[in-house]
Amino acid sequence: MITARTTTEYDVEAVRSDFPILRQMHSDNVPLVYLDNAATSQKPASVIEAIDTYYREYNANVHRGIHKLSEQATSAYEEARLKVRKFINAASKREILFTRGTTESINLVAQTWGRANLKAGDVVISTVMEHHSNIVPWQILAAEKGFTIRYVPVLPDGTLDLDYLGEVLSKEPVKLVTLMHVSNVLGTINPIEDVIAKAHKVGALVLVDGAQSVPHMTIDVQALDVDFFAFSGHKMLGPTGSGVLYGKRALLEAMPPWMGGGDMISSVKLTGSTWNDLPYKFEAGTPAIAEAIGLGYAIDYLTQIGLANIHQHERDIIGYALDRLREVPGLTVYGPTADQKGAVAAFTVEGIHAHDIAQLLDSEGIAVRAGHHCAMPLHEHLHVNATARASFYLYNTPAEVDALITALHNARKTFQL
Ligand code: C6P
Repeated sequence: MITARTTTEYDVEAVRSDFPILRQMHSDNVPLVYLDNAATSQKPASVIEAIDTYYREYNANVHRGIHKLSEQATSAYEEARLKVRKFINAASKREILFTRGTTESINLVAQTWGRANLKAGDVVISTVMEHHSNIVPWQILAAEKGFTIRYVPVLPDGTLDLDYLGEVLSKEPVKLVTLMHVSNVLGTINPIEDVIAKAHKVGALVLVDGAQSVPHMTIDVQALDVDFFAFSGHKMLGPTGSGVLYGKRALLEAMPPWMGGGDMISSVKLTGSTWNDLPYKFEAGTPAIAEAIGLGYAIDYLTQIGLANIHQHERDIIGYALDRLREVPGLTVYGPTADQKGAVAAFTVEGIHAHDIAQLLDSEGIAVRAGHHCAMPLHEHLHVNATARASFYLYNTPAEVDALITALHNARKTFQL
């Protein structure tokens, strides 16, 4: 059940008032209930205003001009990098690369570190629960380089088969373990500390896809000793087109650049070029300036509310949601129990296709996602084509969970179940 903490110490109504979109009504007397936060989060006014201010007051390119506007833009852009560094406790701002999101961050590692270091005979370990963005880049590279990808299976309780992982690590020449921190479907919180320690013992590097963890829990990349950590700004109250790749400095220094162009060079001659220092070596072309600045403001907002408070609020909400979802006849929730799960509930209802569920919920103002959530191998493992998914964040309330449950009962009635 929901604890007192949610209603007293954590002022969810005050949080909600910071998000203009949440004031929207779906129709007369029917409020918008936004439960698609794993796809993208809503944005607080402070982030929207920061982007607006950049374009209204100091729009200019960064690292190029010596005029006042360019200096202002450069300083705001680099300030955002410092905020990211502090947020995940990286040792240096040189380890923070701005990208367009998790997908680009993972592709960057595959196309630079992977292209330079992986060859036929090597093994990369991924998992069956990965988002396509942590499967396909490795498959593309494996087709060219000839290395093998092993996928850690998912156990019936929705957790990873760590015995399998241990076995492959001990018997095969593993160069990289690449896995998600929190599943966008099952909600499973993977024991990445344990995985990193085991991988490092055999000399393998670890890339963590933090798309669904960074928005929701405190991350300390130095304490984790993780080699690469990828995440997206738009799932953590920031703008779309903002993202980060953290990499240990020595690794990034040794990696060749990926995209070539402006800002990533030190000198260019027709006979060849040399590269700029970190992090610019990996930021070719005009970056997403407004987006990075917006991400910095999102980090300010999350920090002000407190990741620990947000995490606890979400634990309360998902616990309550899982209790209440059990009341709906024929409903199956996939993934582990609330104590091992992020604020994500993917489910099916016997007799109703997931897309129909999403459509019926939408008709009552409740936004959820339906489909394979870019995790087709996981859905194949679950033996379902599609699931409906409710995903929660810092502004969701128990009353919104109640609205979801009522709408699910109504959906069953519509289908005469
Ligand atoms: N998942 C979802 O609805 P991008 O698109 O690059 O910002 O993030 C990709 C990504 C990578 N890893 C995980 C675990 C993710 O959840 C996502 C994005 C969204 O589940 C959109 S498919």
